[in-house]
Amino acid sequence: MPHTLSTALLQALKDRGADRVFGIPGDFVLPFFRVIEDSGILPYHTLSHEPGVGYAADAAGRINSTLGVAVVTYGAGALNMTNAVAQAYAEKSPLVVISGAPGTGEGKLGLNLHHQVKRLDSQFEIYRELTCAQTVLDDPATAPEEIARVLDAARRFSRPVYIEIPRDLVNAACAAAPPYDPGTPDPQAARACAKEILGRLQAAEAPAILVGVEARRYGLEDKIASLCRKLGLPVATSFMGRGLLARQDLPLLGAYLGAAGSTTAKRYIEGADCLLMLGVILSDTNFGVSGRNIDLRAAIQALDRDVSFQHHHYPELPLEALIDALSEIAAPLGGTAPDIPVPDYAKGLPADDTPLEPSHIATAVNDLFAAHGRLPVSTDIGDCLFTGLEIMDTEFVAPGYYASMGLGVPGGMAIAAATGRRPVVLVGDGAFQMTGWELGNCRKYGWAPIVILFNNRSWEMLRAFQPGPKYHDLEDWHYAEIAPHLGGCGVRVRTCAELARALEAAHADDSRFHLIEVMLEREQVSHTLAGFVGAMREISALKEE
Ligand code: TPW
Ligand code: MG
Repeated sequence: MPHTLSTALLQALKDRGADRVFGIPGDFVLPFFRVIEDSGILPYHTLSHEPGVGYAADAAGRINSTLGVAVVTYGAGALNMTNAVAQAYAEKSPLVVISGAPGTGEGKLGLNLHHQVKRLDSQFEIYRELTCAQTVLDDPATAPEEIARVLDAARRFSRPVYIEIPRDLVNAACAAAPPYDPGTPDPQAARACAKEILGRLQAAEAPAILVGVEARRYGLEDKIASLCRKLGLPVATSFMGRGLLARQDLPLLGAYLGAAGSTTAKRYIEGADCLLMLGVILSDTNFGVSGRNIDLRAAIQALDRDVSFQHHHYPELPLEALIDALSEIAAPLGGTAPDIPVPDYAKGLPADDTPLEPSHIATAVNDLFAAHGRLPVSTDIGDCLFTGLEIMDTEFVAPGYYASMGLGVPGGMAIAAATGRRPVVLVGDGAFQMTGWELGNCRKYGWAPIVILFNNRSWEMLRAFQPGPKYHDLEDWHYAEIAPHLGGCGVRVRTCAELARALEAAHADDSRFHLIEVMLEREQVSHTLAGFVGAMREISALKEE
């Protein structure tokens, strides 16, 4: 393969850990797609709609703690993907957006080009707002440094980046990009910071640790688990961090969700007089339901390569450097290690014709995992996300903060692609209407997700927040019947026994996707969503007082 601008980019992606590409071609990106296929540097998967491409690439990056890569065409393709990239930005997922673009001379002809908005660089300007670094590779001489600068920013900051390739330069001769430069944090600052933090934890009466998504984004779960074991402190994950540390040998309090979640997590996290927050995004979904119960001023926050507590501030201190420095000096904090009660996830679905309610789905999945081992889970937003909190700890991919509908199905497909494992997908009927069609792409790649569709004929989560109006009602589209036409197997279930049987059958057949359409009544939600809505109402009532 000759050394060209496009092979330099693909190789630089691979060198930085990217393991695959998702995309949809278009004429501005056809030359680059040709190189993707011919060079074989990274495997690629094409889907049907750019939002699905964005969600899949994001999820593939998340599950493997690496860069996700989405390749789209100029204008219609790239602009179609903006919401998925916005979600990746908000949730700190390092998604690399590669867009084809008009050739370097094409704009000079005085014609407007198809897919162009106001100006040729309108798309670049839009993406500037959605990404942490951007470049147009319009000069093969500077391209290697530009590729490295932008991809390194994606890894360091764990945010999306944007790369545009003019279509006439795809095959221009180009040197290889320099290797990944992680930056060199100041070891003395890391040590000083770690010493201060340890001192505070030692002086506290009830310290605790809250772990957030950066732990996975930076691939630090092993290190954090070992630090937590050394310190012997109670550990919970944030709501968004649900599923973190699931594979670690560590007693976990579960996910912290204020009044709406596990009561033990609430007790330890809200009761902490020194809360060490490792990579936790300060969002309303992570903390909104805690009301005034967490004193963030007494917390130590390590986030976005910064560590801060009270008036102390250590800039440019990446989470990994802090964890390493803490681990070097960590010792059990005498006397504080409590006997941590492990959360109890419901098991034992009644094997009878009890009509299904949302929380039964969690029980059924727990039974499946208990019998056959845990599978990774991809969930959409809707009651399925909250029902997911009632499922035992496992790896989760979910839009827990930005909360866009649409990630569930393509996210599950990406987990299958990126890990070779079978995922369970949890998705509502409303979200399925957005990206469910992507399932038609499973057959060509041999992916076999087990999709559990919550069919309540409703945008039920919205109804839970605002009961009354008719516009929350959806029609019954008989989703299970669509499955065979998309290359999968579909079944509609109404009772507990039917669901258990359908899950066993799906588990036994990994040759195609399975769509289990669970029929639910309108105005029924999981225990966790009911608790969440109740807690939100209480907080807004408090605010109005
Ligand atoms: C892209 C707003 C949040 S939850 C929801 C909507 C419309 C209803 C979801 O319905 P579904 O699940 O999937 O049937 P359930 O359990 O509530 O019945 N557009 C986008 N994202 C969001 N979040 C919305 C609208 C929303
Ligand atoms: Mg619904």
